[in-house]
Amino acid sequence: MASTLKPVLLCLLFSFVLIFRLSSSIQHPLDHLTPAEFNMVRTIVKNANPSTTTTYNLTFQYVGLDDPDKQAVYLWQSNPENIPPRRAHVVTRLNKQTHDIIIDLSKRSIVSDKVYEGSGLPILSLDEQGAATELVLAYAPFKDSVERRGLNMSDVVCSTFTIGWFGEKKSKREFKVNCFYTEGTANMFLRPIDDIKILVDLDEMRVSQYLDREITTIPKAEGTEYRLSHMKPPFGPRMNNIATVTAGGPGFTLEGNTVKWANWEFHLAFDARVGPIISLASIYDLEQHKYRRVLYRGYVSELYVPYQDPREGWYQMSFFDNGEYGFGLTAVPLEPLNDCPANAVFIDGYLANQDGLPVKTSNALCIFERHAGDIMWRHTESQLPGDIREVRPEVSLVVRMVATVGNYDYILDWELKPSGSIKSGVGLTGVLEVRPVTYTNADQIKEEAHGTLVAENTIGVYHDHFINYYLDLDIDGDANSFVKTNLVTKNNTNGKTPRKSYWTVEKETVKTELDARILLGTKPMELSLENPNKKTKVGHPVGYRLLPGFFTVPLLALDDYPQIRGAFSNYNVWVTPYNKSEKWAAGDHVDRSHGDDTLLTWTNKNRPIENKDIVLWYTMGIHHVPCQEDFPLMPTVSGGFELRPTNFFEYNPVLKVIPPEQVPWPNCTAKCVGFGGLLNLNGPVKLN
Ligand SMILES: *[C@@H]1O[C@H](CO)[C@@H](O)[C@H](O)[C@H]1NC(C)=O
Ligand SMILES: *[C@@H]1O[C@H](CO)[C@@H](O)[C@H](O)[C@H]1NC(C)=O
Ligand SMILES: *[C@@H]1O[C@H](CO)[C@@H](O)[C@H](O)[C@H]1NC(C)=O
Ligand SMILES: *[C@@H]1O[C@H](CO)[C@@H](O)[C@H](O)[C@H]1NC(C)=O
Ligand SMILES: *[C@@H]1O[C@H](CO)[C@@H](O)[C@H](O)[C@H]1NC(C)=O
Ligand SMILES: [Cu+2]
Repeated sequence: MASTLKPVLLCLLFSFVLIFRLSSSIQHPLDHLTPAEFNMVRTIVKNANPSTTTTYNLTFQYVGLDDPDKQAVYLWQSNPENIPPRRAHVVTRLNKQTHDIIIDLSKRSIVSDKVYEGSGLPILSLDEQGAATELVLAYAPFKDSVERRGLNMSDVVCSTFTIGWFGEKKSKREFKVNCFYTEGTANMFLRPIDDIKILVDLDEMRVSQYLDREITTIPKAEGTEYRLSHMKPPFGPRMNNIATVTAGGPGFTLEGNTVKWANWEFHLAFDARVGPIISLASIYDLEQHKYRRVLYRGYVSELYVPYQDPREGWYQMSFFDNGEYGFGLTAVPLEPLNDCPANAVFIDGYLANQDGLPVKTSNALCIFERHAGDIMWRHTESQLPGDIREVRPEVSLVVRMVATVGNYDYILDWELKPSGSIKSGVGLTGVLEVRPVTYTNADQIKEEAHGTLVAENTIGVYHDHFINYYLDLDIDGDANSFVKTNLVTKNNTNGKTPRKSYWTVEKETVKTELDARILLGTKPMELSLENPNKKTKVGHPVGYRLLPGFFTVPLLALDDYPQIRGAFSNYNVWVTPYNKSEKWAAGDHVDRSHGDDTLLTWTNKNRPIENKDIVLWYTMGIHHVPCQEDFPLMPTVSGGFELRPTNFFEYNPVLKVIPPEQVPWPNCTAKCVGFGGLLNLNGPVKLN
């Protein structure tokens, strides 16, 4: 009897634990999907599409949270019993068609399954990219080409390149596979076998075009290595390490995916397409004794990289790293102590593979307090007796992810400051995309080379990086207005002083979408989102200002094919009325899209945006003229922007910040280099 009871009990216990875990881990309506939910989605979609009804295999291209309605999330915030329906958005490929499927995870059912009829194609799965490169490596004509060049097949590595749209009516689901020669180096991207054109049809998984053009050069391996263990002297300089340990442990808490730190509270999620998502960021106001809403949702909505060599073999090179490759899909495990400091906490990310199964990316995100050695504010008053001096060191909280999309590495940071600022930055590093040439010296180049000779036989091709941020600010509520504060020069006409001129501000509340499209740098202006319904005691509408980092204008003809698709880079700033369906600046399905579903086409509707729930879209850009220092691997170049409270608080919100206590640290000798590691004997701190 006892022996039969036991397993039952165990089983009951087990299922109880399972249910408990499932419900306890789904605490927040904006949480990314759990592994159990990915599995559930897979089962539901597969059951609805038995293999007998398909001529092509069912593939999962994207699985993520279908955003709940904003009002439902706010309602839940005010009363957690109002749980919004939890839904998943699934994009599949089936019988050569793209499906957008919405699944109700609580009811375990399909809400809708629509065949997408638009021009674009879904995000590429890692599996199909892997399958395509394997296909090419086993393709007999390719092996012949490799042999004809006297190359060793075991040193050939291939990678996938999307091919865009150039006016054709309908685009097949195809991409290019470019191959590289790794003999003598780990820097494959600097050794392209540039003269073979290979297209792979992804629906049929076969080589659809193969063209072996005349044989050109492959740049040499010498000097391309970046692994320390494989480089030759001279080395240096040697860098010192620093122990970064927070006295008393991490200064923040993570409850589920909600982060609380200093005066901030926000939700953090990880998405296959956009990577980190910051939601419901609110800041505590000492005077009002409450948290005040700032950012409902913020993430990188798209990243567009057009290359500037219009010749055969290269003209198609324009990439949309989110919509085609996925920032989350290409996120790499962060390396403790190097990618993030010793005081960082790491969070794993989960994604669906092509078969719909959950796959873990360890350490996909890290969170850490940044003690950068900067000053938050200070003042010395030497006029007064008593040596008055007050200084507050800057401490901020950083959320980081790194995506390695092929040759490029993007370091994404969200930084929150106690002053109320939200800074977002992106660092670019990795390897250039290069075109082999016969030139060994810049003096030999008489034609248009479309790039810089960065090493012998190696042209680093000109290109841009345009990064669009989705910033759904809800300043103290969701009805906000977009305000331009123009700074204008005036003549002094008072006739009483010799001053000839001064500047003043002319405020303008923007009424509609078209007037909110702004190319920065043309006129001095401050841009802010204000809540016209909430005023400070002295009467200003509460607001947040956008402090742009470097900004870049598009240089391609606006009717050029890549630019039509990347039209979100036509302006630096856009404002739209909140629409749950407008999430990604280059559209829902971006691969080979015709640019008919972008921020440009939406805003052409010229919808009213005054005193409404609005979204700010900011496009940051970098024109990249490669230089020799970018070879063989680029030192990080960084850009970013800041959202800064402007008449949001009654006075300096960090005036009464309590500076860190002086701590008697252990006597640091050279051993302190590993101090962070010594403290965490079981490896890096890991939550989640
Ligand atoms: C479908 O999947 C099966 C089993 O994995 C595989 O053998 C077949 O080649 C696939 N078909 C296509 C069209 O990809
Ligand atoms: C090709 O590379 C493999 C593995 O490195 C090596 O064993 C082989 O000898 C090479 N063949 C030629 C022809 O260089
Ligand atoms: C300001 O003064 C300058 C001459 O100093 C004149 O050229 C200009 O027209 C004046 N502007 C206005 C708006 O009066
Ligand atoms: C919301 O966005 C979708 C996609 O762009 C669009 O079809 C729909 O008309 C938009 N709704 C409103 C009210 O603008
Ligand atoms: C701290 O370091 C100094 C210099 O290395 C050494 O003289 C001293 O004894 C150390 N103190 C302790 C408590 O280890
Ligand atoms: Cu670049």
